[in-house]
Amino acid sequence: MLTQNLRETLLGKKIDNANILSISDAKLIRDEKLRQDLDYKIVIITGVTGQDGSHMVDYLLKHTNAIIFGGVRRLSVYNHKNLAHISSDRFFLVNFDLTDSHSIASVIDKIRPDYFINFAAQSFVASSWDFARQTWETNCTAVLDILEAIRLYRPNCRFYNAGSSEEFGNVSYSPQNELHPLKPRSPYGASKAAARQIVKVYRDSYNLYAIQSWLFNHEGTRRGEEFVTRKISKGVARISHEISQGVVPTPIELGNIYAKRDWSDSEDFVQCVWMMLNQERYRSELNPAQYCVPVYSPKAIESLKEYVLSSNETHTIKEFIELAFACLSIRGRWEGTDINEKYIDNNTNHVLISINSNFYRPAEVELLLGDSTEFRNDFNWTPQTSFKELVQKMVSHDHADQCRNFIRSIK
Ligand code: NAP
Ligand code: G4F
Repeated sequence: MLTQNLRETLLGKKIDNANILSISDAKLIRDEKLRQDLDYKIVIITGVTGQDGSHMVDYLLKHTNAIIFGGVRRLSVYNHKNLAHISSDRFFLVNFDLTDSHSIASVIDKIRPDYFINFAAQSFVASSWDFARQTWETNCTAVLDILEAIRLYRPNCRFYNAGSSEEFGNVSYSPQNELHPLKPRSPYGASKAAARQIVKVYRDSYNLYAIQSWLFNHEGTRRGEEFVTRKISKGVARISHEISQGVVPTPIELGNIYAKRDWSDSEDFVQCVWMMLNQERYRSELNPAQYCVPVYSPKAIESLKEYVLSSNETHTIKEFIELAFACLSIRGRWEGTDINEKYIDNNTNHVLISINSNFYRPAEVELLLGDSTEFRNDFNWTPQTSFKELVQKMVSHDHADQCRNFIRSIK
């Protein structure tokens, strides 16, 4: 823990989650001597209001002594729900917008981070057709801006960009590993594939510790509500409540329920991201001395690897639905085909799921199945949460939330 005195010397005034640390207040953290003496690392994490960014903050606060700056953009409505539980004098918010190259350069210049973890993105594939340019600028152009600022102001900063299994798109073979070709099917997938290329170009050209993994789908209780798993877990909680109150439930409307995804727990993956950013601590063939330097050598950088992270299982949306309802003891049967297919409650005969073609996409990734053997072997890692446990965790959380809201509403 930083003492009050030290923190004030080092970081300027204390802020809380409602306030943003001004860059001028952070100027003292540029004192390299003090930083070395104290032996702490400074980490910038973008996307901290989202799922992965907020879990990454939790992970680093728990497992390291790092000082963390969470990048947040200004929105008209306060959206820091995923950060509300954090109370630490090692966590600060800083104004940061990926679509503003000045903001990116200014933050990196002033804070001079040791690590930059970029979880911010326009991450919703379905919207990427509606906002193709914004998706491109947020997910790809901004990555170039970050790399350029790191090159100029902090070349030994380690950079991680969250790549995606969507880059594999229309897959050529299963399971997909690091050698699978990039065949994106959406503006989102294309933006991540392009970001991957520029990360590699900067890594090779300037010897930056800059990497991008392929993350297969990962979920949890902080997952955005428009993604299919959370839409289902929240819908199941609502329907269970409606049935218990004797109300005819409104079905959950979905699109392609035959798509297959490889789902993991976000909390498992943030640990892996930190491991990838510190490869020399885990991969015995690397020489740690080569990574404790102000400037990395070509040899050190060439030895870095980029990895697939996945559960190595695939399930249809239908399987997720069946399991989610079963968690609350609701069993159903499928009837009808195509747009008329429905999931019917065996007990009440109410329709639980129906299809709405508005949720079909212009181009679909039908199957994702990862092969994360390389990462598992190199880092001696296995995931903590199974598919079944993940579904249970999400449904239990949303069910408890539903019950709490109901109790509040009748008080
Ligand atoms: P998420 O919950 O949607 O979070 C996205 C974050 O990005 C939010 O904090 C959002 O801030 C921020 N953001 C968006 N536009 C921004 C901008 N212009 N400037 C600054 N911040 C901006 O996403 P996630 O599921 O945590 O995913 C994290 C990363 O992993 C993303 O890059 C995603 O593409 C990638 N990924 C995710 C998965 C997955 O299954 N979850 C799989 C593969 C790759 P606001 O709250 O202000 O909107
Ligand atoms: O939950 P989804 O929206 O996730 P998607 O498209 O797989 O993308 C997620 O995973 C990617 C990694 O592969 C990330 F890069 C990306 O940032 C994001 O986190 O949709 C999953 C599947 C799709 O096949 C979709 O067509 O579910 C299908 N689906 C069916 N009905 C639906 C719905 N998806 C959504 N969001 N809403 C539906 O009503």
